[in-house]
Amino acid sequence: MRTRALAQAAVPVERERSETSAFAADVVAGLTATPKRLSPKYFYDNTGSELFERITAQPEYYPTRTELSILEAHAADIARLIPDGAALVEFGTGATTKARIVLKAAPQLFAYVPVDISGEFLRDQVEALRPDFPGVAMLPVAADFSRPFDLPDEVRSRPRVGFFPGSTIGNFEPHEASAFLRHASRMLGPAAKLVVGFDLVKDEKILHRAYNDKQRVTARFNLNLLERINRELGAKFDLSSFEHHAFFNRERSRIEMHLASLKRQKLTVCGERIEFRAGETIHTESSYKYSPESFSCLARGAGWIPAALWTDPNRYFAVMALSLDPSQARARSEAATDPH
Ligand code: AVJ
Repeated sequence: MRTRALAQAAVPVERERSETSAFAADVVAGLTATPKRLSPKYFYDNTGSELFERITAQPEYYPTRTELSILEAHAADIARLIPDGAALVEFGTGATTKARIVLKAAPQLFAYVPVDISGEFLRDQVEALRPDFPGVAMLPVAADFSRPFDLPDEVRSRPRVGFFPGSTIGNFEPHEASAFLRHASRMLGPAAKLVVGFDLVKDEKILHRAYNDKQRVTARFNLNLLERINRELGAKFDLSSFEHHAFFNRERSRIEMHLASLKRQKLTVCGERIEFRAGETIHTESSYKYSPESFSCLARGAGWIPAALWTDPNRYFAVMALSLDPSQARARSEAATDPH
């Protein structure tokens, strides 16, 4: 174990260097594009991961709390989908609060494989988890899960169950979400299951409030992206000349977050000249809202079969179990006749 940990310690340095240049390349490409855009995956440096955790504690931000209540209520149902000796592969982990619920309910698990782009945050989370689940192999992978990555050798011969909570899938454009679901099925193998959380379409006012909290934590989370570019790429964004915008785009069924320039301005980022018109925005995030039907369609299109659907009494959020094997998708009709 110890030798292995040491052997792995050499890897992150190389990885971090290549992640930094990927970040620089994406930032330059996004800021020179029309309209300007940045990928939401870059929100999650250490500060951003912490700010996101604070968002989840805001009274207006219902998704995390609601999903946790769904997972608590249906932990036993989820555990039943997990074969003996399986590995639970979590995509885009962040905090491990949700995984804890599954780990507790499914002692038959052999390993937990959290995959996250924020390596440092991930290491801290796993260290905190280890003593509580001594029987489960903890195999964190620091990687960008939206691109193909290697699973640890230890789980190659194991049945694998994917876990993708948090409506992170809502950050993808629908065609990217479909590509992700296909890539997940290849990675998880022929008998795989995938448990995925997504946010539901609802009253626009509730959606609007969730992304415009009174404490302005979401605004700081959004602006941290510019701070990160300043910190890591030596740019000189003046944060007081940008404003957080978040609104529901009904036609596309998504919350959009933008950073709007309050004035005309120019600056240099990685040697590239970037100009802003007054009012011009950088599109920093889309958060798609689905219905159970629209999400089922997306999943089927990517080769998965909806096997179960769980929601909260308000129908704010949904957790769906997907299966690749038609004979195991017995709960198909259950999904259509959800008791809520
Ligand atoms: C982590 C993608 C689920 O879309 O609600 C929260 C991120 N952005 N507030 C979301 C987020 C602004 C969040 N996800």
